[in-house]
Amino acid sequence: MKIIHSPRHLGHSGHVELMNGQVVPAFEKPERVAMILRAVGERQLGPFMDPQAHGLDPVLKVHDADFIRFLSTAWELWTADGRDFPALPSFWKAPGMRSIEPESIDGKLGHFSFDAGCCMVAGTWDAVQAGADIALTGVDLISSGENAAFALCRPPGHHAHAGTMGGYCFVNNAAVAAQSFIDRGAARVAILDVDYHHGNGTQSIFYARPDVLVCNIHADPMQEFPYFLGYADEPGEGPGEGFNANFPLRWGTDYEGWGAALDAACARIEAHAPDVVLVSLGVDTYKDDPISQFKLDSPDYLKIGARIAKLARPTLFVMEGGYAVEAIGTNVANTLEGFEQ
Ligand code: Q9C
Ligand code: ZN
Repeated sequence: MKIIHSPRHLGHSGHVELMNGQVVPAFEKPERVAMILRAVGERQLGPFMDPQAHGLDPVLKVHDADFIRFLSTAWELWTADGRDFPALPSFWKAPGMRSIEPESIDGKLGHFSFDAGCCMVAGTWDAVQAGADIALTGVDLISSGENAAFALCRPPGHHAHAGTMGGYCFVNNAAVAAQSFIDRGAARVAILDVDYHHGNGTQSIFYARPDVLVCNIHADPMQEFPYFLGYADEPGEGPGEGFNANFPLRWGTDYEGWGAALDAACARIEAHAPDVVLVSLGVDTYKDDPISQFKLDSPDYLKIGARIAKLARPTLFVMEGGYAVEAIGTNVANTLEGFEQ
């Protein structure tokens, strides 16, 4: 399958995050893409291709205009204040406070985020734009008849809401791609999110819609980030009721439990009869992931790919999380190889 990537992700580097209350180098780092490119290249799963520029209109179909304007100007505002180090949000509104976009960049950073997981540097916005273009180029390929494609987006996207960044995610690449499929005439899309963390942003964006089914397999939010969404009793609302399905699993889950959830999610997707399947591909379910608590092993990703192939629909893989850099390439390549066999 064609693999879309861009070196522009490299601009999003040298940033930090909070881990156990301490400022540490970000786990979501450029080496992730290098390792994936190496593994898929060695196994000749390509060919590789560059993204095509699609502009911001398709991004604005799922994201608020004031949020995108904030993302595009945040670094300029931060450095205009005389700061030459990464920008990290650390102020948020409590229920009962007002939802106002302050003039202050510190206030804006809090207004447009839900955690300190989205640190911004000089090249962040360019990397984020390239990521959206990568996902949209994947939509181009599937729309022109390819059976599958891999959009190697970085940074990831599935935690980003319409107007809020968080969890390493700025623009929701999978949601932008799903909306683009609908705008190009797809009647029904299914998003299968297999990242270790619940895709709160994707769920939120499509929660009231019956055309985009969202299925999430993830760590129980009682135990794990994002904590405040992703429970089993979130079926969708209004016309979208019945078109969101969550499969929360406890810490320590191995492929036996995880694969059963995948079968259940796939059954739900088959009932939806989607024109296209979009896979939010996180491999932070891996046993040695540094921030995660599932127990999947590398050969398990071959089975995941094979099960997704059994859906027998055009499939766009969009990269999300996975932080064990020594294994991320093998695990992504195994997923794609399992799909193609
Ligand atoms: N500082 C994705 O996998 N924080 N995002 C964990 C460590 C949030 C993960 C605590 C993890 C977000 C796309
Ligand atoms: Zn994740």
